[in-house]
Amino acid sequence: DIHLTINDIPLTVPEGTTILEAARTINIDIPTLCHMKLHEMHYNNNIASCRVCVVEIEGRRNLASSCSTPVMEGMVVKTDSLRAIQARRAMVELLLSDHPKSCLTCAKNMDCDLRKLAAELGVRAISYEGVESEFEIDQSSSSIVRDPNKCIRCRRCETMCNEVQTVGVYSAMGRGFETVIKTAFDLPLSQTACTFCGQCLAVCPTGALTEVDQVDKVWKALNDPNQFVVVQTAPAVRVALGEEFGMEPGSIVTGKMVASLRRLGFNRVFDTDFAADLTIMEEASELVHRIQHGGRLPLLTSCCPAWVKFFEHQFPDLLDIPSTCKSPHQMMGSLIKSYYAKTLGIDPKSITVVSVMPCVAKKYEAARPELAQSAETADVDIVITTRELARMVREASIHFDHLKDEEFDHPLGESTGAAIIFGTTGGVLEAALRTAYEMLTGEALEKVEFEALRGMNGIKEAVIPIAGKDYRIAVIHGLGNARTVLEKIRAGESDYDVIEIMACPGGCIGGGGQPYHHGNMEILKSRAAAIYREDRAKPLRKSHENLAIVALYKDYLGEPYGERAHKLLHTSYTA
Ligand code: HC0
Ligand code: SF4
Repeated sequence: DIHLTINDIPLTVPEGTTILEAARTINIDIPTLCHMKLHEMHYNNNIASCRVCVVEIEGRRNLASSCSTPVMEGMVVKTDSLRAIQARRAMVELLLSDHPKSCLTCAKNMDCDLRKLAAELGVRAISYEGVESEFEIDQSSSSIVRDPNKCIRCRRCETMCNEVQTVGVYSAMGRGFETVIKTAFDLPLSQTACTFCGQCLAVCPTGALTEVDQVDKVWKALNDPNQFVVVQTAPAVRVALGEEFGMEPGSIVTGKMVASLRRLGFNRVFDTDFAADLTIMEEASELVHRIQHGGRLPLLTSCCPAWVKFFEHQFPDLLDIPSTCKSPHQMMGSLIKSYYAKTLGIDPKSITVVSVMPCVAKKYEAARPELAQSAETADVDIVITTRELARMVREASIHFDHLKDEEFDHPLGESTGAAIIFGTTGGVLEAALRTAYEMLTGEALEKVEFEALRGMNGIKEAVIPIAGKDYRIAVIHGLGNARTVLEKIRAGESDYDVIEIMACPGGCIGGGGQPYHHGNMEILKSRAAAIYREDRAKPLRKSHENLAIVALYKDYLGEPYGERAHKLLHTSYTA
């Protein structure tokens, strides 16, 4: 152990701790714009490029970056000396000297770490004047906008994309203050291998990376008297949306969310959870079909669009192993434009389906031509993120925290506990097992919790005996972890039967469209805990017990994995 003092407070920390980490143990949060370290996910952006975390160390002439300097025995550190504060201010001024001054209108203004830090440090003028760089804004994709003019070269996006996701879209060119973060050959994002997972924008401290804003498109539909506007909400939205209104991470706001959507004017408020139950019926049937007919294993889940794009790009030789199930919100869109349109007697072209998702890749997914209900109308017309919904609520001046709880509309609002857990890593497989077990054994499953599939480890494995056979299961989150396992499958070295893969660390609760978590793992854990609380509170916890699903098959779809189900609920992949 190492003994030192920080601002005259003595403390003892393990060897190898940095000054930044040591200070946090005594509630001193030294600011930083680039540092980012999540132990559980094994990622670490530690390049000390922003230099706003500088501190004074007794006996040293130069200020030191606290994020990259390990503590030493007897060290005397001052984090709040005038010199340290002035140096921080100077660094922020320098960054601002080459930054657009459009804070009033910037999409990130409420969440920008640079703007916040300038305010906290009392920066009142920018003493440096220079030529501002001018780069083109990349609006080529349906998910992400890249404005390199607002980039402060912290390299967090690069770490996320290259090390955690192993997609390798970004690289830094040039040196020092001249550095620019670019895509290879400066190509627009839509022409790279980008999966639109949004993890780069989830950690970007400024407005350099943001989602494609669809809010006005939703307002337009809501104000069009000829459109019947139906909204659906993803499992993970309800455990994070409250954070946008100052509530504690892990608050469950399902009822308030539904109430706010009605206030905004949606004609029906449906639940993607209904479609998650439906996905389980289809996916468990597909798994059982493959098991009983000698089909190819492992079966890979296919509900995460960033993961789908990743395997299409990187593993085009394995396109026959992912499940053919559309993702739940696409299944829902497809049903609304067919079954529900018929029920209402409305032309599907007069229905607008809006999905509220924790994800930016869902924007790209909804635009995929394979996922159109017909040539004239898509399954899902507009996708907005959790953050965009929060903005609409603010634009409409709704007091979110004062709303009374309301219920989803019937019948596409009914769901079980198996559906809600889709929102966190491990949940899709746990839900599938609850149903596949009963399909394969014909017996009731007593203990519905599969603890081995829970938690934040990047690759979780379990062997689960069902009807006298051992099934090898894996749950993976983060695309780098997915690559490791996919390479084993390609080499014929894997004996898994079924694998769940989600692109984002934590699963959908950590999606690129969620309220910014600023690298705080505890926030993701609180959201996951809320998901499991919601599951426990549901009277029904197995998808096949959802009575609205049973009725839907009986009245409209026919058999699970049958002909009509195939037409409406399954898709195909392209290399
Ligand atoms: Fe998810 Fe989904 S669970 S991908 O993680 O499968 O985005 O929340 O909506 O579609 O249901 C995201 C979350 C969804 C879908 C569902 C799946
Ligand atoms: Fe990389 Fe994901 Fe960002 Fe695309 S969205 S650049 S894959 S981190």
